[in-house]
Amino acid sequence: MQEVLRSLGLKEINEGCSTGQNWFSNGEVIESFSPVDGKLIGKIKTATKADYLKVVSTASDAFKFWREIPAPKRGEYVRQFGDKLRAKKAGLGKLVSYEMGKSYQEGLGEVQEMIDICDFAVGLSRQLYGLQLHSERPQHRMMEQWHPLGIVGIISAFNFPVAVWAWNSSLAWICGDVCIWKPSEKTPLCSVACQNIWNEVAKENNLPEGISSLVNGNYVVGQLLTADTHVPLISATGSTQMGKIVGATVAERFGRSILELGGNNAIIITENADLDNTLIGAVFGAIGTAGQRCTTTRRLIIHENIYDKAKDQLVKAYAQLKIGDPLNEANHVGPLIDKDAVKKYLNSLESVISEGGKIIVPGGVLEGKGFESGCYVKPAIAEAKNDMAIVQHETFAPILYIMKYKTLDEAIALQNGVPQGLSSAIMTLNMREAELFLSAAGSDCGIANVNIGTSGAEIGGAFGGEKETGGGRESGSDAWKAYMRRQTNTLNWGSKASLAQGIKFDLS
Ligand code: UN1
Repeated sequence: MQEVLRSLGLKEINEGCSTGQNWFSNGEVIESFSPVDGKLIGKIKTATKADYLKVVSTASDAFKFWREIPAPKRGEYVRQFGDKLRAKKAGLGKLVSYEMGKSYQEGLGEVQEMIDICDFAVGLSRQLYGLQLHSERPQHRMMEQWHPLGIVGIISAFNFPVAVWAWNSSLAWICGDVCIWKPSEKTPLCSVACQNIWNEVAKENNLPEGISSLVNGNYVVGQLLTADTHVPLISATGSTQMGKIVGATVAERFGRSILELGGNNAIIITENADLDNTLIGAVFGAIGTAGQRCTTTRRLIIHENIYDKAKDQLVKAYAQLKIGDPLNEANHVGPLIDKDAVKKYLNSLESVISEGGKIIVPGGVLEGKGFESGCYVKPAIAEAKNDMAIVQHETFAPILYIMKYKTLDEAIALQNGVPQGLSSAIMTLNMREAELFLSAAGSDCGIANVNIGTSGAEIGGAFGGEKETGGGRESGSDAWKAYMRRQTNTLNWGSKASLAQGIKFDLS
């Protein structure tokens, strides 16, 4: 791992703030321990308020430069950034896996998402289309154009320590915005590694400081960013609890926010499902990233006629799961992020029982050789009712709730009957069932899939969800519009001044 850390420019003690080539930080030091083996990976100095103010003023200056660069040229820098990610994919994927605890395959997948969104952004840099409209007045022309917003504040969570930043930053860059990234305190080294990669691009192209900045620290730094009127857009990923505070703070100052918060995702398994296919999507959805994705499958809503068979297959599949070092590719499930997360997992299992749920695959914390970090837990399955308080709540751990249904309308009502609205899926080979699920009377989520699990969304689509998930959209499709401001222009090229709505106004 030492070799990997060195190749990504990480040291024993790292500065936590950067505007480019400049690194500084005068706040307290935080330590990053790996949930894989409990060892200290490195230390990071955090930002003080003065450090933060320095970052914002550098970013404000950089914006004046960056907004003048033609968008396709900005795309060219993003292309170079993507190429560097390709070259460093294995190392960065390994660091993601070691610092966050997800499997190496998933760590690589995360870096692949960064590469993909860079490619997407490069193409988009030539497609920031506005509209040409017909004016109601003669010899007038109307159009809409899109301008950059300014500084985009990106607050990211530990579970996707690099990809979610890239979804936001690569789009923001080509749109002409500059970024300030406040990463999770639980995965700070990943952020330093990413900033180092951007800094190489900036140095090689003689770009000024401040196009991409990093501020490490706790929620206090997050509050500085969200309350700052110099930052017109905040894109925040994390818990619903955090999003409520961020959303209110940003709205109070008339800023914009993209909120990507909790999920409580379900798969409906109908009588007409291909069960083998279903199993892969459901099990990966439930235990991938040890249940710590906002898109994790938390509920299975199964038709009563196939309930026992599907339950049986699930229990068998769970018995085969290998838990252990995520860098060992033979393992399916790695650790939770920290002991706090383990506590929450155990409390949730207790609540399942006290609220009347029935555990069918028991959980528990693993101990002994290989599990010294104390963060490894067994994925659990419980039969539960949808309206139980614990089922309505997102526990960031591998606990799967299963329940029965009779009619598809009832299943859809169960699927929608939670406060969150991120991802959803139906497993069926019946076209009418699939189309009903995708219709306006179907899933109320931002993502609705057929014969695919709830997690593992591709970057080409807009990513985000409704209700307590926050309503924001990131990544593909036309999500870029949130990173720009729209301007409507009306231009008179004739020799007469004429007013709209036929108003007569004569000065002679
Ligand atoms: C998240 O969990 O915050 O769909 C993001 C997925 C990933 C992104 C998840 N592409 O699972």
